[in-house]
Amino acid sequence: MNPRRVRILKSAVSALSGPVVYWMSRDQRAEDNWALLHAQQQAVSTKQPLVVVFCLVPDFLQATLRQYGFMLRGLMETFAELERKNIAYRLLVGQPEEVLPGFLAQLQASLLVTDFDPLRIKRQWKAKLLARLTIDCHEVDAHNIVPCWIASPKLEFAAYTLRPKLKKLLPEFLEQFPPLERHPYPLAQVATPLPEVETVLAGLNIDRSVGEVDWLQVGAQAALLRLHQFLQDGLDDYGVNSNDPLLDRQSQLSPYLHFGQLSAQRTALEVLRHDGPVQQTEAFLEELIVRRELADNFCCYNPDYDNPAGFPAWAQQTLSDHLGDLRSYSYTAAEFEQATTHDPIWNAAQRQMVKTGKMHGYMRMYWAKKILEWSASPRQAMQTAIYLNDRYELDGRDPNGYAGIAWSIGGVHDRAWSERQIFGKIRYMNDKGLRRKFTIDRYCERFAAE
Ligand code: FAD
Ligand code: FO1
Repeated sequence: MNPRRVRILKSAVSALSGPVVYWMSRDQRAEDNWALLHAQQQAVSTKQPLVVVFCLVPDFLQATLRQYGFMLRGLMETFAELERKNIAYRLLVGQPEEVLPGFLAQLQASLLVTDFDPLRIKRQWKAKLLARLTIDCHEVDAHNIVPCWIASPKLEFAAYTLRPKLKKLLPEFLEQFPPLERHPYPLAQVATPLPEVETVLAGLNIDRSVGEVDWLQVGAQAALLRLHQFLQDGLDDYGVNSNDPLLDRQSQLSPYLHFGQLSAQRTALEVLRHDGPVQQTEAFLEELIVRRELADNFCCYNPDYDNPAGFPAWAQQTLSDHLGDLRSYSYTAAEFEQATTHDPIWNAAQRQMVKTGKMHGYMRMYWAKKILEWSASPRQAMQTAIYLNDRYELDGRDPNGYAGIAWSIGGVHDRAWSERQIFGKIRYMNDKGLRRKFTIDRYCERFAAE
């Protein structure tokens, strides 16, 4: 495995000999997982058992039953797969820095492997844990094809500045995965029975007012099935019809990618193996690789990825120049949430997100830009957009979301456009564009108020 995917976070003095532990968080799958493969390599070379641990917290960035259900059902499938490979698993409930040190000590673990995640909450978890850790700790980017810190050591301005750097590195990193081997060294302790999802959910103090969705199957197997369905019947008109909110021709892979039930690298390898039409393949890989890894770059190197201080200077300037402009409409977060604005198109997009947990990608741009136009300030608009996005989207609480909202409201990864009221030089979108391109009234009918 390419050693450049691994970063040493801590090399302690005591070279203990004991099990290797992979603290699974972002990449919740058994196959195609570089962090797990690295952990197994370390465990085999020291003839030690391999243990996967997941720390379940009840207050992860306003997540609701919708997201916890999707995540936990997928995680149980992964645990069952690990058991089949003679790899022990543990589900701990509580803050990682509180529950992990005791767990590692009780196991007499020799090494902790963790997966990479640029979000602030994950950095905080890791900083607190590392302060208490007395063993080695390695971090592996199992989410990006090109590890985030290899792709670029700094904040990138836009897709066009990151794209050539990725293109140069893809031949080295867009490689086949080795299979996860059956682990030769079993853990002495008795295996814990597979946790029952309903019991775990019932014991969690989470917001249950946003229910689970039933239109897509959960888990790594379902994710691969969905990928192959998309290759058969969706890739050929990707980038053409996939923008049409009525046709719903996107891949629908984002919930699986967000929870790490599917690897983006596996997705890219299968897309290339499928050998479909060039233009559509390129359009899809541009989103899957460049835009997605650009979002991780944004969250990794911009500490203000979720507030207006993270906007480029030109955007902050132009938005403050227009802070006093008259807002012909101004809604509170609650009015937005209830989809009671004057705009039937915006309301339909909001209802699609509330109902299905996945707003169409094209509509997300319009949806966020109108929140900017109809909020008292860009700061309030950003708060409303992040709140609603992370509360209702299955793929929410993701670098793609923070980057997507910052692009829409604050010109991140975009350029200045002709100046106008409220937006200043931030790219404007209105319903005329939607009406010209799509039969948008049908979209409004489909997601009309029930
Ligand atoms: P497809 O079009 O099939 O794309 C395949 C994959 O490519 C996606 O799963 C995603 O990993 C990647 N991708 C596609 N578009 C983008 C993009 N613009 N930026 C980064 N990666 C992209 N994406 C999320 O994963 N979570 C979010 O919370 C989220 N919030 C967004 C909010 C706004 C305001 C905007 C403008 C975009 C947001 N996006 C978010 C990005 C994009 O809309 C979704 O990734 C996409 O709609 C997911 O559906 P799909 O997998 O069917 O997409
Ligand atoms: N990661 C964890 O390690 N523990 C959790 O309890 C947890 C809950 C959770 C809920 C909703 C959600 O969207 C993500 C959640 N994640 C959790 C993190 C997730 O796996 C991803 O790592 C990040 O959200 C994306 O960077």
